[in-house]
Amino acid sequence: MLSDKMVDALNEQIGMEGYSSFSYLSMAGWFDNRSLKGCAAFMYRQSGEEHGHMMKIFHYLLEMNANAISPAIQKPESEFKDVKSIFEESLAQEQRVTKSINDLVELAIKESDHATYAFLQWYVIEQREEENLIRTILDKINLIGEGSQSLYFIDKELEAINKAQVAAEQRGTK
Ligand code: OFO
Repeated sequence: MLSDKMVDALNEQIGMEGYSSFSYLSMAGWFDNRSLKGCAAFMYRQSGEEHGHMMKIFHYLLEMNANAISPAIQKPESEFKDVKSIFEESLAQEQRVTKSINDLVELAIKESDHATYAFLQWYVIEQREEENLIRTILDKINLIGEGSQSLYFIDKELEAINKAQVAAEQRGTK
């Protein structure tokens, strides 16, 4: 049985994953409006993934006979300075999520809640992978440079990264 504190903390995490999903959707829209289709496809997929992360916790709570609460989501930013600032914001969001997952793991350890501890290990790995992915994208943006000519190449790069992510998902290695 989950403690009330753990149920509240997991419900908060549902809200955080939901916010990530909507935030990435907003970023996808910004890219799509500017015909940066590779970047948009990447963010639409990320948004869908985050929705999946949210639902995984939702179902875990129900499986553990606890209340799963559909969250109120704060409206995400919809105006952005440029492509790089979007990926910087995405990295910052992932870092906030990582901290929150780590706090949940700490709570599970403190409460000797082995079921939740085991459940959260998937998120620990996912966060490591996500942060690494976004950092790699920022490195590539820095390498390519950000002039208007560069946007075409950044978009192509994102298209390739997105395709690799989709292929990994289909192989079940993501
Ligand atoms: Fe679910 O926040 Fe990252 O992946």
